Amino acid sequence: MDCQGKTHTLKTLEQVRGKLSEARSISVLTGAGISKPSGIPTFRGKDGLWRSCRAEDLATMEAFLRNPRLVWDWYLYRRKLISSCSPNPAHYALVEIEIKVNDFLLITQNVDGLHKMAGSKKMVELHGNIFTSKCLNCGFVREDFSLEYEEMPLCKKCGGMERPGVVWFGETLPEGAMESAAASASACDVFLVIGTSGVVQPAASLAVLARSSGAFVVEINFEKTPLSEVADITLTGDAAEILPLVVGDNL
Ligand code: BV8
Ligand code: ZN
Repeated sequence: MDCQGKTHTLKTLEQVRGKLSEARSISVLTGAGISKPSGIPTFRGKDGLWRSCRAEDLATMEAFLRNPRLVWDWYLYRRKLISSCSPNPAHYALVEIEIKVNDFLLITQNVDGLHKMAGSKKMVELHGNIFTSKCLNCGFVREDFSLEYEEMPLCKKCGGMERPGVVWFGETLPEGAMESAAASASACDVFLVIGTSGVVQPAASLAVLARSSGAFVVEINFEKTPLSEVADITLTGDAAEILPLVVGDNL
């Protein structure tokens, strides 16, 4: 298919379909772009979330300690937005792969929970989940679907101040998350990189690790990214349209 603005041809789609059907193990790295068709703005780019504010202003511990109300309001605003969104065909296509390929891991940078909602089970949320809160004092993490907070939330266990349960810039990833992601990326036959600008580390380094470990790397994005150079094939276009095409019933 070679419609306007798309550079994936039937041939490249067939090639990716073939690689997926032969693969004994498949790993996937997703970013905000996979949730864009569900109505959730991405982080960067013209209509990005960060457009009206820079990551440094909100997604850091310093920003939170300086103004917890502002940072909580930003996360509650995003929780409200996400609560009205549902998974799209790209999320469901990845669930289909997980069901059909025994050795599978979905590694997501997204905190929106849409992969879980779509039914993904074998998954690592590298940057946490927006519908959790964590105590600054004792570290207790709880599921938290609140969309409003009159007062700043306090930990039920120790009374300490709670923060959104996501990974901020300058913070280390959840215990073991990067280890399982790296183990999967370095052992897989096919590594899919979907809807990420490839600028946030160490997540983006997983595609480089996969390639250097011999995986066939496929990138799905509207634009070229720093990861395009490690991709064997780049399918340019909307993941919600492309993924169902390559995951067809041939797996
Ligand atoms: C850390 C949670 C150890 C919060 C987020 C090297 C090594 C280690 C660290 C660093 C390093 N270099 C720099 C660092 C520091 C920093 C970093 O990476 N900075 C960047 C900006 C340069 N990394 C860290 O701080 C990490 N911590 O490494 O700890 C450490 C500690 C101290 C000092 C050193 C090391 C923690 C990073 C985690 C930050 N938290 N999110 C929240 O969500 O509020 S990151 C945030 O960006 C989201 O998780 C998001 O997913 C992620 C990445 O963005 P993308 O998902 O790629 O989204 P983006 O909008 O950028 O792009 C969307 C893409 O989709 C576009 O390309 C678009 O074209 C495409 N698209 C759009 N629609 C579609 C589509 N594609 C297909 N179909 C569509 N329909
Ligand atoms: Zn506590």
